[in-house]
Amino acid sequence: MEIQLWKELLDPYEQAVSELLQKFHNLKEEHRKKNLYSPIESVRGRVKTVASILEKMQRKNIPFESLEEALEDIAGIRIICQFVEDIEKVVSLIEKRTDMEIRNTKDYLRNQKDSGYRSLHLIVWYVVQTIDGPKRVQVEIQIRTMAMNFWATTEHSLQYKYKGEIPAHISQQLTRASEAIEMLDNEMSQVRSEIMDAQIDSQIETNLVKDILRNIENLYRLDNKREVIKIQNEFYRIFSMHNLEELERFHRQLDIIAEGSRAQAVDPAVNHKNP
Ligand code: 0O2
Repeated sequence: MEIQLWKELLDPYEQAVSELLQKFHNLKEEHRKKNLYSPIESVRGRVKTVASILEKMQRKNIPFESLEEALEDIAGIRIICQFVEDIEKVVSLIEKRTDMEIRNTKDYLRNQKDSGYRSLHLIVWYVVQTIDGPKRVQVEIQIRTMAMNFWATTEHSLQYKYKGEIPAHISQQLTRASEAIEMLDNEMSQVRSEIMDAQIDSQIETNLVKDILRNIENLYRLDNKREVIKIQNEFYRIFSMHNLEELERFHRQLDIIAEGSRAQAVDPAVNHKNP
């Protein structure tokens, strides 16, 4: 038997996980920059440890030669959503992409596992570019809510502690906890639109404040400093009103002032043309 080169085998999977983490992070950022609600709350990723791969190979009787075909989760990405409804939205985002191809879907939301495990798994093909050329690898993308993730993480630790033989009374508690998680997710769905609106407003406010402060700083460099301090004080007054419309109005006005100030800095004659 030849020596098994684990590092060589796992390197493309490390690359896939690192690239996909960045790509899903970018998707979240794109929503934020456009003041849109992001169905992605957070993303994590990992490459399965050699110990875990060996355990699965032995349990499922998988020979080394067919390891990459048979083990779909050597590379794993976990996308955490706030609400159950977001899971389908994440699937749609993935379906639209040309850099991942969905090979298989395991719907443990509709078909919950006996353990009480709930999650949606997509097995996707993803191509990494290596010095030997492109290599297509499988990646398992687990999509679940924060509540489902809380349950799965806890249960996973217990599986590890009891080596897969969780005592019956703990199993029953886990089943009840899983039912409670499902109810919690359903309850949260009822207030989803309220929470989404609140988060979008908070995002809009964050972006407005960032823009306003940038404009104030630029004006301070160019304009009458005393006037700019007055503008800053006005901003603090409006901010303390907690009124998004007022903040937007102030932002628009400041934009006009900043535009005029920039034009004057570039061409001092502007002031004479437009007194
Ligand atoms: P890790 O540490 O996450 O890598 P299986 O035979 O169940 O091991 P299969 O059939 O290849 O795996 O795929 P499946 O059922 O979709 O499970 C793959 C992964 O889903 C698991 O990886 C877990 O992360 C998660 N998972 C599946 N079932 C359960 C469950 O009952 N409880 C929890 N907490 N997680 C589950 P690994 O290999 O178990 O581990």
